[in-house]
Amino acid sequence: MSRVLITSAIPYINGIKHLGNLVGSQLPADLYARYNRARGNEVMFICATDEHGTPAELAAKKAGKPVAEYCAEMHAVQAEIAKGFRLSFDHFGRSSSQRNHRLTQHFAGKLADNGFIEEVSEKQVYSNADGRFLPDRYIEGTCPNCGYDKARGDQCENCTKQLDPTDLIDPRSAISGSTDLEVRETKHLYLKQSAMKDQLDAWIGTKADWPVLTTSIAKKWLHDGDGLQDRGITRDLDWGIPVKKGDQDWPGMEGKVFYVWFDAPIEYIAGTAEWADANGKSDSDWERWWRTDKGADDVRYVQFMGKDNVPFHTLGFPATIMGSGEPWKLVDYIKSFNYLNYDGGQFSTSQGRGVFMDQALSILPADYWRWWLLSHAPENSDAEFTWENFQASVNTDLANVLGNFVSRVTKFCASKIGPEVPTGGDYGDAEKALIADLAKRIRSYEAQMDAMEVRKAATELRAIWAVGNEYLQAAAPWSVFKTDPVQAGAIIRLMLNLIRVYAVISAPFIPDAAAAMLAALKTEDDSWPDDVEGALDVLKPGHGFDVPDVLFAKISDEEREDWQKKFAGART
Ligand code: B3M
Ligand code: ZN
Repeated sequence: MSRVLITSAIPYINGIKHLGNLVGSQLPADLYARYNRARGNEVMFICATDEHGTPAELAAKKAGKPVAEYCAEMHAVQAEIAKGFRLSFDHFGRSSSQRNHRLTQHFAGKLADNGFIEEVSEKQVYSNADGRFLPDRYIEGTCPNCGYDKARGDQCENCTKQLDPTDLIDPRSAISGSTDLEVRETKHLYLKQSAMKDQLDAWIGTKADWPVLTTSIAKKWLHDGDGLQDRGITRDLDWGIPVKKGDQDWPGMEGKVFYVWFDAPIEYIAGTAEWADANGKSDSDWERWWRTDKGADDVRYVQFMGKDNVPFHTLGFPATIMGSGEPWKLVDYIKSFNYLNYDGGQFSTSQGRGVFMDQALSILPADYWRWWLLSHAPENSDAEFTWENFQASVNTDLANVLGNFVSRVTKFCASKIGPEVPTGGDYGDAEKALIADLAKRIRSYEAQMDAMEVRKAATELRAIWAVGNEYLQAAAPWSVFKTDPVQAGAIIRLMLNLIRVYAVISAPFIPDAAAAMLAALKTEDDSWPDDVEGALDVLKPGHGFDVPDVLFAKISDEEREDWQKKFAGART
């Protein structure tokens, strides 16, 4: 048994996430967490809401609510939707927690002690119309790198370049739209990432097994242009973690807060501490996941995120950890994703374009979405959601192949032989060949899952379902039954056991259907088929079962067209 720490990028609090966000971090992280638990590993799976910074303040303002109240409400909403998608977090924390306040201030103090923080008097954009400084997303303009005209002050959504508000061409206030801006002096803390460049470079250099998407982005930031820049880690905002040096005040930093991207990754650690607090555990229970001096040496730490979050996780957060000089766990593997597009354009939170998580669950159960999203995960390139493709995948893979298999086997047995696993008969060459083929394919499925090759794993799983279907079609127990009912029973016994194996190995993708399959088989034995032949002999002759309700309903053309229309406009 090994120990696996899994974190998903923590979604911003500013509204319900769309399916593109889901497939880029939380959902594949959940797949991996469920798979590792099923394999008997000890898993700690942490996510949270990212509650600070301009996104939170702007969204609260739009909702007409005090920001603390807005965040508390939206956290509850996001937690509920995560449950709806069956995201199996051990804890879904909040970056605004007291744990995160203390840890963030602790890290800043250590970084300062070790000489990695610089106090800089800098010029910031001040809006005369709004009467305030305009950090990050409070300012919009044209990206100096790619020319995109809606770039934000912290990052260009189009080309992913990290920006400073003063970099923008034709800047305007995101609050009022005013262009009556001026540059004023204010003091801020900078994290001296440049001083850690060699250390970061050497560390990234050891990660030859990481996805190219991850390392290429990291290397670009290390080597392109001026190389790794020092990064401002404080802001002139009201909402956030007050700037302190450990538990001491920081002279000159009164009224300022840490930058959201400084405290957000620290929430991975704080979220694990929140898990301990929420479950009556002690500090050592969470520290054994994070402190290499307290048992985290043997932990494998995997992070999941969209490509726009990679620079902060390959450079910013590791710089925080390395610079602390303390034995905190560094990430072992970063699985990153490209973008999922929606029907010929981009999913967009700000423009309300696409299908959002709550809307998705209002039309179909989680498994339908989980299967499509994971089997089309944007791994090697951007992917595209279309309603036609969604309908085809659901109808073919889930309804025709898996659902139909389960229903044919259980219905035939219940009506012709009886509602119990049949007795007698022997397995011949065809059955032995099937078992051998399944064993080979299940090993290959495990290899893809271990490697976090999400699409390839889905392809292998689909093939495993198809192999059972093809065998059933060829073996035709309904014909055999007419001349040799005992032999037909042997075929069905194997197939009922195969349904259990399907349930176990499919559960990471489609947990509800898997649970319904096990319930129909009246078994709680969800042990992984390490020995496939043995696993196909778990349900013994005489073991009772039920015919389950239809596992997956087909999507009709009318439904598809309906949804296509319904989701064509912007969400209001
Ligand atoms: N909240 C960005 C995002 O949701 C940001 C991720 C933080 S991970 C520490 O895409
Ligand atoms: Zn750009």
